[in-house]
Amino acid sequence: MRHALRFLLPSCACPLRLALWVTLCAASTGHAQSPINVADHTGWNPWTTNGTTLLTDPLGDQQTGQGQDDFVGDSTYYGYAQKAGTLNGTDTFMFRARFNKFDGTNQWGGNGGNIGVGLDLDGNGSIDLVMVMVESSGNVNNRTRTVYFGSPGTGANTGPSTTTWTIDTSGTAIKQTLTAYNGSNGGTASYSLVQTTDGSAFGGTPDSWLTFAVSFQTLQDAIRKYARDSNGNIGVNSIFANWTVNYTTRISFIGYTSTQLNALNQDLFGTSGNNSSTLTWNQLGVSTPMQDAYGIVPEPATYAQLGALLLAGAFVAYRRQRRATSASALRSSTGA
Ligand SMILES: [Ca+2]
Ligand SMILES: [Ca+2]
Ligand SMILES: [Ca+2]
Repeated sequence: MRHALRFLLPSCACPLRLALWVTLCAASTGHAQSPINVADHTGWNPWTTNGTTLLTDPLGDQQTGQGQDDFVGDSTYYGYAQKAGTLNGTDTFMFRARFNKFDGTNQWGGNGGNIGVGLDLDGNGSIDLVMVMVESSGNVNNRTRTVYFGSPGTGANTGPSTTTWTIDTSGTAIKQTLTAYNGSNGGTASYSLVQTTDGSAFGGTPDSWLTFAVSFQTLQDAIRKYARDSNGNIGVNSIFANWTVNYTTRISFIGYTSTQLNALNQDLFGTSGNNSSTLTWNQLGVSTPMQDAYGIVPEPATYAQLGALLLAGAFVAYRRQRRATSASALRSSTGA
């Protein structure tokens, strides 16, 4: 979009033109399909409840005693964020969560763990697909990380007490094996665990940022295979059978951590406790709005504003042209 708007680049000191350029750049921020990197500390779009209010999570509310898996976040330090772009040339989603305890770059969960997201693809409040990043257990130097997917059960899937799922880790599972960041492979790494660099220290202890990536293609394959629609169908009979994932695909998310692959038993992001609440995700205020791959909630007003600004830009250009023509005509008539 910026490329198309280059005609508005301030080549002169015209304040209006400069203001237009700045405004349009702001309006298009985050929409460039530029390279992304798990080591990026800028350009993240924090999860919100409504497009503007940050989702937050309390310290110390995870249920199994492992601070490494305890989401933290407040109005100053976002808790969960996402971005999208090209990673090693492939269109990719990246997710980042902040946790209370940093124990070194090799060890996230106490002894391995799961960070998952529930996806509501059709915006009706029910989780249609579950995606989970699994860190293997054992020696911290030999751990592997893999993104797996699973189908929700046949229940309502609209809240903690009505949502079940089964993650597919079989030999034919759709998955993405992650490459850990080692400090110098940012161009290809798809997982990182680092101490936060923005000054957060919840509970007076170092916090971590866990970042993981999944390609559009992998997510699309998973949706087509595993997502359950509102008629209860999965796969070829589902409304998601031909679903496509691109930068404008809108999805609502919930986030959680768990020591169990097929359950939510640690921290439900965005609320205190409530891992088995009978309230819905919406009632608990833990689900994001339907947002694009960048994590931005498209605002119709932005486009109306953009249209008005383009019109204003065209008017300025027209006036300048008129002034130039008049001056030229005046020079001709006076023989200048
Ligand atoms: Ca927490
Ligand atoms: Ca901390
Ligand atoms: Ca749904």
